[in-house]
Amino acid sequence: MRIDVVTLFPDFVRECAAVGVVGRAQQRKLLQVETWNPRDYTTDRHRTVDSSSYGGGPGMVMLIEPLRKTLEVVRNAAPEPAHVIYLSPQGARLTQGRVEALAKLPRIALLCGRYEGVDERLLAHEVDEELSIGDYVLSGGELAAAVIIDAVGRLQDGALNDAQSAEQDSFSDGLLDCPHYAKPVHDALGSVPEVLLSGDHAAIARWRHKQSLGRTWLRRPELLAQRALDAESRALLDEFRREYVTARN
Ligand code: 4FN
Repeated sequence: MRIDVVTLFPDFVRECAAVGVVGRAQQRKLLQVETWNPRDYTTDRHRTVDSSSYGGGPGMVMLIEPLRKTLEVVRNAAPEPAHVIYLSPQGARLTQGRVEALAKLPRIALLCGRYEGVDERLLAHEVDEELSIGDYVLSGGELAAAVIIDAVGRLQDGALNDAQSAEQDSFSDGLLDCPHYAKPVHDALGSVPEVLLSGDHAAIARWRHKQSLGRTWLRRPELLAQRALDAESRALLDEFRREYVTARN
């Protein structure tokens, strides 16, 4: 897969994409990340990419022309059509479901805003989709682009090792993770739950699934509401709830 990023801070985005699983995916040619700076597609002496906002007010707006030229060069840089995404607080929330859909595309382009954002006319004509990583104020879209590159890059075939792929399968059922423990068995901070030392793989799987359901119910109930639980999961969650209520009294 190829990801083109249009940004005034290409070094930052490239460095984010160079580490860990995603950096390795690039080395293995499973993922290609290219950056494009709109400042390089200006024609004036000052390399102007922004201007004050019609209607007044303090903020600056990213100009149409440098972005149009940049996107034209981006589109022509490879034969596959690019699905162009503007990272913005006005976008639909990024979810693992949307990440999985993006990961199947041959090519996406990510447009990062700065200042007050991009002239609306450029968005209307050049952008296919607007996505947001969450509800907080950022100073630019670059971190959102880095989030998409990470989430999508790690899903490319061959990017994860076997252990990570197995873990990936358990995330993708939409539940929170169960608690994890390593050595020592006994510590001043507490002991490892008995079942994890039992060697009973079925009992361990059952305990982990129950913890995942229980923590999701406690901490992110809206995630549970979004999915239908099978009979076994419902039984495990009921068990968790009963134990939870008992432990409180
Ligand atoms: N942010 C809010 C309301 C109004 C403005 C902002 C804001 C960077 C160019 C956009 C922010 C958050 C998630 C991109 C935020 C994201 C951005 C994102 C982002 C500079 C203009 C701006 C109500 C959400 C708090 C600045 C809410 N996901 N404006 O942050 O690009 O992708």
